[in-house]
Amino acid sequence: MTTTESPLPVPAVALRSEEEIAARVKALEAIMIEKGIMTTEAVDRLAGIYENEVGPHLGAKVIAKAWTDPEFRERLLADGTAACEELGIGGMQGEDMTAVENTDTVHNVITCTLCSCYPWPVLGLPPNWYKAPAYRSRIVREPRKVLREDFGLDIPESVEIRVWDSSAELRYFVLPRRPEGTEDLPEDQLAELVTRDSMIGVGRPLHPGAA
Ligand SMILES: [Co+2]
Repeated sequence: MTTTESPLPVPAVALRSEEEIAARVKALEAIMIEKGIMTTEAVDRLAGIYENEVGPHLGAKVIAKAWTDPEFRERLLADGTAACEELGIGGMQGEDMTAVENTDTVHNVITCTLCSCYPWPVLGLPPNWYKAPAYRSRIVREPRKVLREDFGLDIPESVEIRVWDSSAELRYFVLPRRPEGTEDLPEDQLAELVTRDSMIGVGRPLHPGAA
């Protein structure tokens, strides 16, 4: 690299279509394979991991453990990354994960206003709406309205809504409230009640019997 090169123009990332993004990913993949940085097998393996193996079912395990083990819950809230590692959950885009806890008085919701930062190890790949400019801008300005209109989630006025802006350095996920009537459920059945949306803060966990 020389210092005389003019900087590349800043692209309007937010305005790219899914097709453009897919084309650029293909181009990058081709270059990385050509340069010997990665092999096709490695790319396929990585894509497979994040499509099939890493997903919200891992986050659900973390949440269910926090619901049943108060000491784990403490550790999760103190250091999300370390607590997830106890369960063997971690990796790319999860270097610094922070769990924020819903209570009687506080409802948390996550976003990334800049792009689409998201804790992959516990939630998998972000849904398309999470990456959409509409969600990213509106959830900050009018969270109560967005939760109600876009997600059918009514948060009473008496409950404060906190919106957490994830970044490349810090990625949030929500520790939802344990559903009522689940006192007797074992951890693995509790995990089945934990939805991806409840860990983003745009939904609630399922009720027992609905899983
Ligand atoms: Co981002």
